[in-house]
Amino acid sequence: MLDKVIRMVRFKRLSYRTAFLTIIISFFTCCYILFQFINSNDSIKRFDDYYLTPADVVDNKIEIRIKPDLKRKNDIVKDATFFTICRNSDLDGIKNSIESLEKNFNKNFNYPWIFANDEPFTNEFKDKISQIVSGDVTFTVIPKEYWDVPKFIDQTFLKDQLEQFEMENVMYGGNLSYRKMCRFNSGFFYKLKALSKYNWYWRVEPNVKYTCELPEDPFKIMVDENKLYAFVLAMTEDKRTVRKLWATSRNYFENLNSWNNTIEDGEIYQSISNTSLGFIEQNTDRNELVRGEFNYCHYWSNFEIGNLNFFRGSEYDGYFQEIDKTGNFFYERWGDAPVHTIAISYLLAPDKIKYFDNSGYFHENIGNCPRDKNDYKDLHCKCSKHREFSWHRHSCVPRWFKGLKMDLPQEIHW
Ligand SMILES: Nc1nc2c(ncn2[C@@H]2O[C@H](COP(=O)(O)OP(=O)(O)O)[C@@H](O)[C@H]2O)c(=O)[nH]1
Ligand SMILES: [Mg+2]
Repeated sequence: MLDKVIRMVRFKRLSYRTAFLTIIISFFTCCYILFQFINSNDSIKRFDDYYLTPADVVDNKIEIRIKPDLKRKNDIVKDATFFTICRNSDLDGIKNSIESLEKNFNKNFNYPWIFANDEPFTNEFKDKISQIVSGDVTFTVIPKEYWDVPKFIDQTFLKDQLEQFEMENVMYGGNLSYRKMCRFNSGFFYKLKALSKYNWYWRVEPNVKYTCELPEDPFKIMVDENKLYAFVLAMTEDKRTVRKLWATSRNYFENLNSWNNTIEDGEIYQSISNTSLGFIEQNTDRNELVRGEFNYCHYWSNFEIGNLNFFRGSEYDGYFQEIDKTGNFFYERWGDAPVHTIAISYLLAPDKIKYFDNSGYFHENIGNCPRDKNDYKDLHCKCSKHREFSWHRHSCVPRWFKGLKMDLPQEIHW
C-alpha cells in the first residue's frame, strides 16, 4: 500500500514538471508565431546602418527600409528613384505629394524613394512615410560639407546682403537656409551616397499634386527616347536673385576648350548646334535669338527628371565648383533652377530635353492641365483648366518651343 502511494506522488511530481515545461514551451512558441505574424504584416525590414561612408564625410547616416515581397514589373528602369529633400516639419506636405503620385503612377511601378534632410529624420517621419510609399525607401542625412556655409564666405557681407534682399522684398531674400538648399540642389545632391547606385532621379517636393493618371512610365520614356533632362513648367526668374549668374556662367562655359563661338554679343543668330541656348538667349519681345541676352527663363526645378551622370560629369560639376567660388549662392540668392537651366542650355542639344505635357502636375497653384477634353477625360484628370500655366503669357514653355524650333502641340497656335 505504502509502495503504491509513493509511486503515485512520484508520478504526479513528474506530471507537474511536464505540464510546467509544456506551458513554457507553448508560451515561447506563441510569442514567436505572434512576432512572425506582426512582421509579415508590416513587411518592412529595417536596417539602421552606417554604410558606404566615404572617407571625406562623417555623418551621412543612411537608413534603408526594404519591402522584401515586392514583385516589380520587368520593364521598369532599374537605376531610377524618386528624390525628395525636405524637413521633418514638411511631413504633411510631402505625404500629400506622395499620395497623389502613388495613386496616379507609382502604385503600378513601385519605384524606390530617397529622402534627404540636413538633420536626422524623426522616427515619426520615417514610419509614416514608409507606410505610404509602395517601393523601398531610403532616409539620409546630408553631410555638413554639402550644406553648411563654407569658410570662404564673408559673414559680415552675407549678413548685410540678407538684410538688403529682405528690404527689397525678394522672395526668401533674408532666408539663409533657403540659400543652403539651393546650393545643395545645384552642386551636391548627385554626390549623395544614398543616390550612388542610381542614374535617374525624379524630384518631388512637398505640396505638389499629380492630378492626372500617368499611364506611361516617364523614366522609361527618358531612356527609350535617349533624353537626359525633363521638365513640365518653365518661367522667368526674379532678376534680383541672379544679378551675376549669367556673366559668371558664360565666362565658364565659353572658356571651355570645346566652345568656339564667334558670334558677337547683341547679334541675332541661328541656334548653335549641340546647345539649347535658344531657350534662354531668346529676346522676350521679338522672339529672336540675341547673342548674350539672358531672358531669365528657367526650367522650374520642383519637378525634374534628370540623368545623374550628366550632373556628375566634369562639365556640369566643374561648372558648379567654379561658380560656387564667387560666394553668390549666398551673397545673391542663386536658385538651383537657373543654375541647372544655364548648364543644360550650354551642354545639351534640344533633342536631349523632354517636355512632359498633359502631366497634370501642380506646384501649389501653378501647373499643367490637359487642354484637350478627351485627354482630360481619358487620363481621369482633376485639375482646373483655369490654372493651366504652360501656355500662359508669363510661361516660358512657348519660348522653349519657338527658341529650340520644336513643333508646337497640335491645338496650340502661337
Ligand atoms: N531639409 C531641408 N529641406 C529644405 C529646406 N528648405 C527648403 N527645403 C526643401 O527644398 C525644396 C524647395 O523648398 P520650397 O520651400 O518648396 O521652395 P520653393 O518651391 O522655391 O518655394 C522643398 O523640397 C523643401 O522641402 C531646409 O532648410 N532643409
Ligand atoms: Mg516648393
